[in-house]
Amino acid sequence: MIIPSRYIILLMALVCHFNQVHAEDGYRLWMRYDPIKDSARLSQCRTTFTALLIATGSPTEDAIKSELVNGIGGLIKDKIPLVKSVDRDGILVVGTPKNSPLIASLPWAKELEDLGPEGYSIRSIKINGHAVTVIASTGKQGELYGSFDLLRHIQAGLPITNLAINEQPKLQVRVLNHWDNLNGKVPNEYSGKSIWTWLPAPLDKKRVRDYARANASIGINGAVLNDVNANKDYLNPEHLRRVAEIADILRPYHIRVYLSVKFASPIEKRGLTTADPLDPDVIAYWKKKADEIYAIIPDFGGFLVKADSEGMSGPKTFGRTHADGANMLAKALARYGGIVMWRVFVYDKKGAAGRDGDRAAQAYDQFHDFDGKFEANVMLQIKNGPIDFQPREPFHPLWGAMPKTPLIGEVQIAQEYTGVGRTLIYLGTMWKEFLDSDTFAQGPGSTVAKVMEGKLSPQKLTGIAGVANLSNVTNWCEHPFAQANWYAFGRLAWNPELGAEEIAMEWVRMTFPADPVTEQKIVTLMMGSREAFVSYETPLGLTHLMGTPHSFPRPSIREQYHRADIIGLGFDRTSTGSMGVDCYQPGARDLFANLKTCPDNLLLWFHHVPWDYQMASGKTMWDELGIHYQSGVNWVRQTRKVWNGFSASIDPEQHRLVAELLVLQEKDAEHWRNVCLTYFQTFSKRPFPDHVEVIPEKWKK
Ligand code: GCW
Repeated sequence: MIIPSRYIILLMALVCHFNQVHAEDGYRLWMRYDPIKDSARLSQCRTTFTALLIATGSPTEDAIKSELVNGIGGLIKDKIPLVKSVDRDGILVVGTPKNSPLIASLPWAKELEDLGPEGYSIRSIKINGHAVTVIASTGKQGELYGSFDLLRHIQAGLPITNLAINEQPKLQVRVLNHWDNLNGKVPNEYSGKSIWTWLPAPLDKKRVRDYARANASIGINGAVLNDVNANKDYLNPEHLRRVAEIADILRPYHIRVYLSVKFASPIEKRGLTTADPLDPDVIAYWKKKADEIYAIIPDFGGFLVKADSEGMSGPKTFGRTHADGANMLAKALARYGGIVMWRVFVYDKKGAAGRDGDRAAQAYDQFHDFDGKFEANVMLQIKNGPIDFQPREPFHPLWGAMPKTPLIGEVQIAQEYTGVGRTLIYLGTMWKEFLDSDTFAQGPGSTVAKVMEGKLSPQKLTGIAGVANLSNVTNWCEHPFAQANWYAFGRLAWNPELGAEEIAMEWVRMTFPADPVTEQKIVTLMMGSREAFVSYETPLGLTHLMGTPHSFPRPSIREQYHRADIIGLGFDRTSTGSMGVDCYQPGARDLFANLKTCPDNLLLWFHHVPWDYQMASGKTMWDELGIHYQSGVNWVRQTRKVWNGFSASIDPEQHRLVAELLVLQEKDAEHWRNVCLTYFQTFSKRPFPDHVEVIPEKWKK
């Protein structure tokens, strides 16, 4: 019998329909737990994990149990029974010496002690003659992190036998900073709303729990719930109750909540005439507020403060110092074990006298003399770079300059300046560049990571904060690849010494599982993405060329940053200019100050360079500038082609979405190239080099 072709097509469509796992919508992030495709690996997992032995009863242990049962069960496509004793091979034993007699009987007590309650050990050993895997810690936190680590090993194709893993975090405070607002808005062009759904709407408990799972899976242990441009109303009793409700959901996942507070709250809320940190009524106001908060959230983390910055008042408004302000709040919280994260992000139009309005030197000028002047529970929160989360900045000069003060890093996971939800950019490489930067604080090799970890001068508190990039849209982060930045932030917060590439590979294998060749190609693309972005936005050390919104170019209103004139381009921060370079330790200062040793990618940050200056490549600065802009555009074009080649290898829905976003990214890249080069040409008056395809665009003054 001959079947007409239209029936064949219909039949194929039906078969595809029923065979297809429903399209991936991105909600599950890197915790998909879909069945392992490779049959050898699947059967290895099935024999390695046959049952689970875990103490239950506490909320954290219940959470661990359900994660392991769902996770391993999903991956091996089988049920994982719970058992009470080691009676077969393949049992996964999870616990602490306190809640598991089995773990207490193992000879690792000292090692576990040394790893601390967040640390853990995962080992493949024999118990009663049976081959088992043990996840042990002295704390429930460690049990939790160890369990997620094991799930990562299974998902990312890492070894699962002969394990002898000892892990502990290198930084203590690992927090997301949500810049969310009471009206639900998440700033910086995000289309979704805050996942905290402030009153009167009910909390989306499932989403908040999934948020907690995601964070716990990468070791994040804190969340500042609201925008640093803080609204005083967060401190109202009804909102504090909502904060407590959120804290209750996050607690089993070992995540503490923090709030950004408005320094002027005593005036606005209490009708006091001042917020002077030395005023007794102001001191009493904050103490009482702390009492009120800790009464309902006993493990509240503390306050994040933006003071004397961008219109927010602070101690200086009342004639006091940053130390006076931070210490007053710190004393109110110390009684409960809370901390203050005090931001150093301060600047004004003029800056210090003689600094030529150099914004990059202002935080240093205002803070470095206060080293050692803060209470023990104050951390100074310092952005990676001295201006403002730009696509490339040198490291902030306060890194390495305040050895007697606990410092907490701040990076922006949200893509405010890195192409918002339209751009494929992996920020792992950017943060590694920052963490690996040499401050020379104690000679060569004094990296930012070492300063942050308290390795150069020991600190009681260490940490890093990431401005969160998530909202209540289905896939959390809009761009599928933006999830990688949330993931990478957590992994680097746990261990700043991990490599950007290994993190990217873990994430790809968990998120876009494909064949090894495709996975490697995706990683390669991620690894090049940030440099390409810098090339088409702010190459050679240019910075802050955007308008509003921040993802579009407007160099014509940014003369104070690029300093273009008929002679050349770039901000002179050397002895002939603002001397901003002197904020760095001698080793770094000398490197940056010398035109010959300053890295090309920071040249125009530190120097005003003539258009015809000959670069190491032999080309003029003007030509290099054009070539960079064009190469950024070319990268996006090439990436579109490469991505289109993956259509058969990864989930169709995710593939389509990324492909569509890359079309927009190409337009953005062309727009930046066109606007910036057309604008700079009015100063350089030189032709564009060959192969640079500028289509002149008008700019607004
Ligand atoms: O980059 C700027 C942002 C502001 C932000 C500020 C800061 C929350 O445009 O939106 O304010 O930085 O970090 O305080």
